Amino acid sequence: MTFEAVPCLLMRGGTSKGAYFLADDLPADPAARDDLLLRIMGSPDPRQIDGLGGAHPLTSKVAVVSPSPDPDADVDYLFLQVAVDKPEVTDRQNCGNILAGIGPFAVERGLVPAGEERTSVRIRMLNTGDHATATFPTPGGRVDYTGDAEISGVPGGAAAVLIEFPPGTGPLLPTGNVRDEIHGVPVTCVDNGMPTVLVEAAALKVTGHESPAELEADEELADRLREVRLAAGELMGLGDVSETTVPKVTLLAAPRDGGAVCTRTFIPVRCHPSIGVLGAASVAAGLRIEGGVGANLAELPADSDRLRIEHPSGFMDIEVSLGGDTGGLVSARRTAVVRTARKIFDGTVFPRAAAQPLGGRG
Ligand code: NQM
Repeated sequence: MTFEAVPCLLMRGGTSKGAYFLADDLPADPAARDDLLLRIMGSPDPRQIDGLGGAHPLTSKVAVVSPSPDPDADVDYLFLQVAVDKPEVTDRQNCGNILAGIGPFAVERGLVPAGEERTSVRIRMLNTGDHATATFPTPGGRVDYTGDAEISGVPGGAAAVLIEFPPGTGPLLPTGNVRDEIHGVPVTCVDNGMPTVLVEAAALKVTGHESPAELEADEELADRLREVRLAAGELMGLGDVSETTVPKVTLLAAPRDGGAVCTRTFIPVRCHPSIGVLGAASVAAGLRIEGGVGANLAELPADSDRLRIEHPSGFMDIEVSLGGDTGGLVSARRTAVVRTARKIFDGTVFPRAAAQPLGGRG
C-alpha cells in the first residue's frame, strides 16, 4: 500500500483544528505513520508552509480513529500532536478539543450509525485508556454542525457536542499529595484527564491576568515555568519531561469576570489562547480539592458542579464532581463539558515526498 494520496477530513474540534484519519488509511507501523504525518502537516517548519498544519501547536493536531474492540466503546481515538518546528510526533498527551470532532467523524465515515435526532458515540481514548461519550445532533441521520452553541475562542455558533467523562483510570493526585513544594513554589499536581501543575500566578511574580503574548515574552517566567514543570514531571511519575508536552502548567489568579478562577495555561511553552478541555477538567478538579493550590483565591459555587474557568479569550464552563475516596485521596466522579466541532473539508491530502536517501546522484 502506498500513501501518496490519503483520505482525510479536516475539522475544527473545540478551539483546536486537526486532520482526522481512519487508522486503516495510515501505515500500521508507528514510525512510518509519523513520518507520513510530518509530511502531511508540513513539519518541521515554523510556518508549516508545505502542509496542512497551521503553525501553532493547537492547529498541528491529528486524530486516528478505528472501530473499537472494547465492549464499552464504539470507536478508538488516538491523538497525535505533531510538533511545528521539530520532526516529532507524540502520543504522550490526549486532547479533549480534538475529541469533540471524533463522534461526528465516526458517523461521517460510517463507523457508527446515526440516530434519527441525536447520536451518542462511546469513545475509548487510546492515549490514556480513559473513555468519553459524545452526543450531538443528527437530524434525519446526518451530522448537523449548525447551531447556536457558542464557545469562547471560536467566532459564531455551532451545534453543541456534549462530552461526558466517567472517572479516569489514573490517580487524580499523581504525587499522592494535595500540595507539593518545588523550589519554594507551592503546587498542586492534578490529573483529571490531563496532567496539570497548578501554581498561583503570584508565586511566579506575575498577576495571571496578562495576555498570552506578554507572558510568552517574559523570559524570566519561562525559566521559572521550566524549572517547576521539570521537577513536577518527576514527582508525577512522568520521568524526564524536558521533551514532552505534558504536564501542562496552569497559572491561577482571582476571577475578574464572574467566573470561578482566572487561568493562563502553558502547553507547555506556548501560552494557550484559551484552555484545553481536559486541562480545564484538571483545573476544576484541583480547585475542588480541599487545601489545593488556588482554592483560596477561587470563587466556587456552593450548590453546583459547574465551574466557569476564565481564560485569555473568555471562559469555559465545565462540570466536575469529586467523590470516591481512594486510599485517602479524592477521585473524580463525573466530568462533562459542551464543545462544538465543524467539518471544514473532506478529501484527499497529498503528502510532501519522502526524503530521498543521499548518495544516489553520483
Ligand atoms: O486539554 C492543548 C487544546 C489542548 C489540549 C494542549 C486539550 C485538552 O486546547 O483537552 O484540548 O493542552 O496542548 O486542544
